[in-house]
Amino acid sequence: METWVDDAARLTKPDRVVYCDGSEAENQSILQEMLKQPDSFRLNEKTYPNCYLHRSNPSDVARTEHLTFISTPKKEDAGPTNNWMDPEGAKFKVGSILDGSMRGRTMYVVPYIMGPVKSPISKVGVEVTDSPYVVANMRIMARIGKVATDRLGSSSDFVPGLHSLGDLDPLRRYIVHFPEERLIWSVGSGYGGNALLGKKCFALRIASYMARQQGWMAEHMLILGLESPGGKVMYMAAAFPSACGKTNLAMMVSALESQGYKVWTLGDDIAWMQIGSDGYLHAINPEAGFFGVAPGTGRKTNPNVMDAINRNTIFTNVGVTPENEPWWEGIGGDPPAGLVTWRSEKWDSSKGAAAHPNSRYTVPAGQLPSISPQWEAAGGVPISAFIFGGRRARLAPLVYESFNWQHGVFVGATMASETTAAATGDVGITRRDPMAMLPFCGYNMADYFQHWLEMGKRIPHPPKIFHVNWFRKGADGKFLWPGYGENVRVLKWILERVEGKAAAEETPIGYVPTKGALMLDGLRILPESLNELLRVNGDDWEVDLGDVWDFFTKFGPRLPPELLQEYAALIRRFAKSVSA
Ligand code: OXD
Ligand code: MN
Repeated sequence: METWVDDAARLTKPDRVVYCDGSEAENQSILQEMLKQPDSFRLNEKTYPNCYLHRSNPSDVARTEHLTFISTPKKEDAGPTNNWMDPEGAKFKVGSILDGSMRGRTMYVVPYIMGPVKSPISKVGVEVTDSPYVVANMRIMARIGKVATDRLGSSSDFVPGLHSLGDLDPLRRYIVHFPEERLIWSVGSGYGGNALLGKKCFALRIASYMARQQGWMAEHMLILGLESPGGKVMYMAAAFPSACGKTNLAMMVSALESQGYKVWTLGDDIAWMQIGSDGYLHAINPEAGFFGVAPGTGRKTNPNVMDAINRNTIFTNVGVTPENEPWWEGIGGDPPAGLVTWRSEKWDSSKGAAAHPNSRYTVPAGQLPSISPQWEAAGGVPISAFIFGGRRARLAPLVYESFNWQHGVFVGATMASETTAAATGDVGITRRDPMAMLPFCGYNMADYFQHWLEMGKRIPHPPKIFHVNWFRKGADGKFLWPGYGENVRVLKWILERVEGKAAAEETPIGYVPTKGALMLDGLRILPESLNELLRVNGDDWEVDLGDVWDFFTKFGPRLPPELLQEYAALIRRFAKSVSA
């Protein structure tokens, strides 16, 4: 580690190098460093103890997928869904930006563990950064300092990540992954996913590459436990593209709590999974905190997180009230008088939103009221169901179950979401996002599909694979399903399917609940709405399959033949259902 750090310092030329031990005293001094910058403030110490507000550069507020690269010697190994740079060219180009980029600054060395300290599934990373804000966030999102150096010892088995703010000019911003060297270089951004290198860069892009080599899985999945009336808990992992309510689902307050169905949170973004000696796939959450989107988060949508983010939390790009409390759209209530925007201006209605749409909270996971007692279990938790989902206004029914693993991989590989205005400005454009890994797969996605297919053959008790869609709309353009805490009704059906109990009807796309199979008591839902929620419309699927075909052909002969077989089988089942 020291050899690599010395090399990084020789390149970036900081004034000082500080090795982080992860102690509270050190944290306080790093927060003081952060507060020396004009972009960081302490929030109300009475109502928000130990909470901070950070404002990032207005040109640096989100992950930048077009500046994110997979750097492999052969372009085909990055695949058609990744931006590619050849490693030598990348080292030269990005190296010249990193050269001297830390002059006048401190380089912090942050050794960290992704995953519970004692878990054999966990892995060590080392991030060097010139941003105290990044260190303070890494301290929440990972286990940093002495625990990591102790685990590492003198071994070189760690993922190095070099991060520098550079000059924050988007023209000199690159996030480059060298999967074969297990190395990350990021320059020109201080924003979460680009700068907290343990998260998307290591735990998904580099880890997905390692997982394929080593026979495990690194997935963009939340992990939750569904407790049923006897007290038994079944664990599920779910993948959704960004902006589909993944965090809210992971932290849901169940509408069926009084009937004994409770949801426990284990993770809201990433799952690392290995086959356990019991033959089940076991998952850990590699992260130690939640880096969640603030706008839209309130008592109604996510009461659990609201009870967690009033202490020891770092807020980024939210608004601030005259009481020096954080504020965002959807927190509840009207904008208070004297509100200040994320850009530090006095808010009025002409200014648009007070909080940036991608503003965030960084909160320790242990503070969440719904955190599972098992969330740091060294062996992980056994996963019984995988859930895929997206935002589909017309196509997909509320829930369906795939016929088997191979079909489930096809369901995941053909996942898609329709864009919302907030994300791109284009409403209703279908973006294919296989397993929600489109921006996060560190190698050729065709090989990733192959890896999924092979894992299915190796797992003695594989999870059953489901697909959900909370976003189906009626002819009036309104959502048919109430969502949020009511989603537990769908999770309950999934649990009962895994146990071989709940009723379902076979359709060409998979098993869909029969009308009586979903527990709907206490919910006002019209019979027509329920029909519409569960309907499988062959014409709509035909259109979608055209789009799937275009997507699949991008991969050429590298696409596993099993997926083409599934494609053909689906068409055959539709043809048969029409003639019947
Ligand atoms: C995230 C994302 O921030 O998926 O987790 O974009
Ligand atoms: Mn995510």
